[in-house]
Amino acid sequence: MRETAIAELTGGEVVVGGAGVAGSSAARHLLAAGVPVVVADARFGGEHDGEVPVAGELRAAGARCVGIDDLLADPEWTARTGLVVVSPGFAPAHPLVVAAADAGVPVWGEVELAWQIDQDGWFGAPRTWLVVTGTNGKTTTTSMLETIVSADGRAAAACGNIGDPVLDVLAVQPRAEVLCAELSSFQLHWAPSIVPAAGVVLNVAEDHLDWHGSFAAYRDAKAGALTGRVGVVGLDDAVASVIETGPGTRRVGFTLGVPGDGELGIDGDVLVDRAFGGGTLLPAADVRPTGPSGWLDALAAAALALAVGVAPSSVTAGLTRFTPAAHRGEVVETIDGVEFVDDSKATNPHAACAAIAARERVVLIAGGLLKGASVDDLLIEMRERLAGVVAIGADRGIIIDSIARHAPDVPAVTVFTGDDGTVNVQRIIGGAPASVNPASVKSASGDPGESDAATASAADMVMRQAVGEAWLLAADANGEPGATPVDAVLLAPAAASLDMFSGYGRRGDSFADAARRLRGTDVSASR
Ligand code: UMA
Repeated sequence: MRETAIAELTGGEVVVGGAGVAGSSAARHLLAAGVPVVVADARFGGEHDGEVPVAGELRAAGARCVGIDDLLADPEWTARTGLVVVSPGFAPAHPLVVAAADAGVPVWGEVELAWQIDQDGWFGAPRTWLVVTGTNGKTTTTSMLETIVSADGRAAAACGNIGDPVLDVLAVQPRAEVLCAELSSFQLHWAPSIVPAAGVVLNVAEDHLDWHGSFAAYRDAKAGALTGRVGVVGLDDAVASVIETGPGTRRVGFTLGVPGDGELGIDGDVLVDRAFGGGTLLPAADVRPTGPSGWLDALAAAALALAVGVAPSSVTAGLTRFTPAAHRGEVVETIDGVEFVDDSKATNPHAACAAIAARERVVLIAGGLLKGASVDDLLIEMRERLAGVVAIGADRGIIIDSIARHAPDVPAVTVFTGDDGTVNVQRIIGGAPASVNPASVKSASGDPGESDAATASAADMVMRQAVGEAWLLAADANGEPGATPVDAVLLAPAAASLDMFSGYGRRGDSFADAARRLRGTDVSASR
């Protein structure tokens, strides 16, 4: 790393907001460069101090770790501070951000810090940045892109919102020359200087409105990916197709339809490039994950790679070898021809819609924290494909209300934990709730005598019951003469998981476990 310390540029301490994945990465690299660092986190200083896993390491490395309220109560803190670096979770209205801005102290996100450090050459010559953003499909597109660029023989690394902070990837040896950066709207908001070689906005639908304050602010943050030489946009998405690109940026679109000049798309069941001279890329049937959302992600990844000179044959090779990651449309069990699909990563209604659209007819398990988003459009657009819905989690009532308004013919069930800790089931008939029945967990999870009911969490017990109820709804639907067969029981919650689980991964694991327990179980006994 170059000797220059960022404190010389900023003339003071750097306050890092947040001691999670992003903040601890920023603090580590600044401390390693000799910069005085204060890490401010709501969990420091109070009863949750001991819960911050990296606190000991950061303090040992020389960081001062303080509670945010304690920092803000110090009238001198802005005078000592040259820069505030915030983690993505810090919203623009956060008191730390507001106080810094009022005092004229610059506020950067951890990705802006990484960009500035890269441009400044701390870790050698600047890298090629390819930025992927959008409401849905970011992680799959980013992973596809990394596979394609690697297939071209270049050192590529996926980073950003996908999990590995950009700064950590910059510091790794051997060097990654191409950064495949998945950036959330939060990260783009806090990184206004970024000019990627190429960037994509896949789609833009309601999400994170509580953080951004408005849909327009959320969309504008996403547009930060389109400031480089090439800006790629999803033509089939109402918002992304008309989103603004930077003044000197070449605009390239991708579509499920037949592409025109300057676009990528699908012609005769084959993915084709008519923007960069790549021509025929690969048959749509060879793309994983299967279905329209997988094809769109593949086209977007192909466009970014081709924009920086990757050979079309490497696009073909990379996409052919790509397999999707866990919890993104993974088939975790198949019983009597019905697949149990874990799309726990579908944490908003738009993602859940895409997951449903990839199937003919499903029983959907949904619910959790909707974060202010509406499920009305999902139910209106997808009701023909829904053989039933099982609603779980904190916002299950919103889903049931929406079914009553927009899809009253779709059979629905809610599963929840009662005040006494028992799992309850409520069937909805003709849009109206029937009486609540305490469930025998046996019905969904196998023989309770042999089950681990005593050790499974309440959330796991709800999931087991939910999967059992979904299976019953699938059996009912398949018993209807002439009906399109149900091809999947689909976990696509349209909501965040934190009301019940520690993350979407844990929620998906719980679903997979429940599905595997179902095999050989006579769930009809629960009726
Ligand atoms: N904190 C506060 N006050 C706040 C907000 C957070 O003190 O107002 C503290 C928390 O106590 C905690 C830390 O800050 O100690 C957490 O910071 P954070 O919420 O920014 O999360 P990180 O652990 O730093 O992870 C972040 C991204 N998280 C978010 O955007 C919420 C990770 O994306 C990302 O992988 C990581 O940086 C590395 O870039 C996760 C995510 O959920 C996967 N992203 C959202 C999404 O995909 O929908 C945007």
